[in-house]
Amino acid sequence: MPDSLRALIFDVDGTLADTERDGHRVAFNRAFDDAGLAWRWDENVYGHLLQVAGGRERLLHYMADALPTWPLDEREALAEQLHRRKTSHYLELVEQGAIAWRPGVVRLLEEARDAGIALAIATTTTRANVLALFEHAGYADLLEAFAAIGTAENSARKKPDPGIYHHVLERLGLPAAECLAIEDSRAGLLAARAAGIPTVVTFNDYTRGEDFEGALRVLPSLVVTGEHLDEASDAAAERFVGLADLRRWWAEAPH
Ligand code: XBP
Ligand code: MG
Repeated sequence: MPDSLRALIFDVDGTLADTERDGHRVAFNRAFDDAGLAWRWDENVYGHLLQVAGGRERLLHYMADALPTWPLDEREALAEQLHRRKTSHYLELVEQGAIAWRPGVVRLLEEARDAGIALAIATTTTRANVLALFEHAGYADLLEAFAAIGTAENSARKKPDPGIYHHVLERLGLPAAECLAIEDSRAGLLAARAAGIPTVVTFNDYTRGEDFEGALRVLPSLVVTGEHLDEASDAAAERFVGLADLRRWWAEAPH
């Protein structure tokens, strides 16, 4: 068993921040509007579409039903164009402050950074989206502390494929067993686990109820009541999940 936890690898969408319902979903709809398309993804439809990771891939999946007679290359060209518009709408939404960071995330990032634990990102979203998320929340300096930032541009295959985690492990120069991933979805959990990384899940409204078999812990967020922690504390009292909790859970992982 490795002697210590060396790196935390964070997913972005749904883990660092609630980006999907009020961010990506709204941006897709604005791109459809711009293109004169009557497509609208409501919260419920979008919840189903989230099974497909990656915005371009999600569009292509939807277009297979919406435009069944179109040749694939034409669908791909439209998906590309819509996705570019969608990214620019998303960046605008981030700038306007439409996206909320999840509780306890920044506190944990700062604690880990100050403790000398390497920080990394493994996401299927576009790089510009990640930079904007940190910058517009005033966390640009925190992002500079990250040793590796793996985004859509770094892996052709999206989660649950482990490609992006392999990329990040290589950049970190660490074995999977010395890292811990934090994810919000089954696809993310499968990707991290397929790369051999012990994983904690913080689910959200879109991923609640997914099968998280294989996770070290499954939590509603990084601010939890005593019942989610291994201590005989007041079960109703809330507290932040900190590095000591992660280290303890990580040590329990079969190495
Ligand atoms: C979540 C995704 C992304 C976003 C949209 O990725 O699947 O596709 O929904 O972003 P993760 P793009 O949870 O791994 O961060 O349109 O830029 O793909
Ligand atoms: Mg996610």
